[in-house]
Amino acid sequence: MKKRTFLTAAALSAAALAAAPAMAQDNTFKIGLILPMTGQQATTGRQIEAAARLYMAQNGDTVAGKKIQLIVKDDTSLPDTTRRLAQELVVNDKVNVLAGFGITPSALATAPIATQSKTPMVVMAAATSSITQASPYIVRTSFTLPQVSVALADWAPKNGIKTVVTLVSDYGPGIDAEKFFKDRLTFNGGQVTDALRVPLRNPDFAPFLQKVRDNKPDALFVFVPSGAGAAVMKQFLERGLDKAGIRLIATGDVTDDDQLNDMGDGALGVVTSHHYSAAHPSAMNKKFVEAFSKANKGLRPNFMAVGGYDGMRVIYEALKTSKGQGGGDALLAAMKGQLFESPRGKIFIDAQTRDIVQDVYLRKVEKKDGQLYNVEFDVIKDVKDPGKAK
Ligand code: VNL
Repeated sequence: MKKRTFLTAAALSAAALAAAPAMAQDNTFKIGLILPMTGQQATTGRQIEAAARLYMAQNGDTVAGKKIQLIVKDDTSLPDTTRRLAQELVVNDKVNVLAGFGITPSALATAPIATQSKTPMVVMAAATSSITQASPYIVRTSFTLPQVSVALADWAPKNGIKTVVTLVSDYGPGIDAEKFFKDRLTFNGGQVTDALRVPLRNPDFAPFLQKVRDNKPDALFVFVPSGAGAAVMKQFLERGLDKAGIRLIATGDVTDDDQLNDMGDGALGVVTSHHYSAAHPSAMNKKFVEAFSKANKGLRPNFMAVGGYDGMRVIYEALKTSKGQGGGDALLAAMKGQLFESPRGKIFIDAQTRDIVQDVYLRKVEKKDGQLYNVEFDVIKDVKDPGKAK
């Protein structure tokens, strides 16, 4: 018997992946959007899908003579499922672009599929620094945790915060946030007195917050992924950490616009750093928030929605520039270097790193028209991912 008969399933699927793009030939342009639509990260999927649909409604569904088809798949944020769905989308549906990716493990699980099939992969949510290095076909429109954490570590010591306990979700983005916050705070003369990590799945914050209370730092710095912020806020207040004189500071994932308005007045005054606030005072953002809310029963867009909206812009413009010719490589080339105004402000896809360069804002939770918002009070312009500088 010949050796080829013993091709493993993996080798077979690699062959199928490599052959897939050559066969994609008709007048539709397919975007495979893989998101957590159910489970713990469902709000991320809901926000990104809504934003992608809004972009299409506003910009039409025909680009460079091709009909855009959005294929949404629910990976329930399980990376094995993400990988299987990506494989099916590339081999069976012959998608031209893979997009979405709610959490880091899902993005990392898909990276080899993007590479083997030469399919551009637009990461709209996941935010661990190293993701863009996992495949030369990855382009990111979300943010990175180092990018936003450093700004807060510069702000804190100038505002009476010298000792900090960090509390992060125990996986890629949390570890990035912990490291980059700590290094910069230490550089600035502050001190991280304890570094706590909570599990990503079904976290119980109570025992960790008790430790923070006993430690009595000037502030608690938190990163948890979108969707988990309200639980942290509730426990922080219930355990009386605010009354014990401990300030809460965080990345904007915690005061997430998807949940913020339901967190109650206990959230007032919390300072965070991030790249998007629904209260960002630009004409473009006002229009975006209004249109998004109108199309989604009053839902407020969060930073995930903006990552999805801008990701669609990157795909549409790349298709226009490459005129639908030249496959994944031409599309990827036309994604690199895009510079445009987003609802968050001006953004840039760095051609070298394929990562996003953007302004980072310091914000404080305030009440405006009876609703809670992250109100921007300072900005650091054109921030590259500090995670790439090493
Ligand atoms: C990630 C980072 C996910 C930040 C998030 O929410 C987030 C990630 C779902 O890289 O997994 O807010």
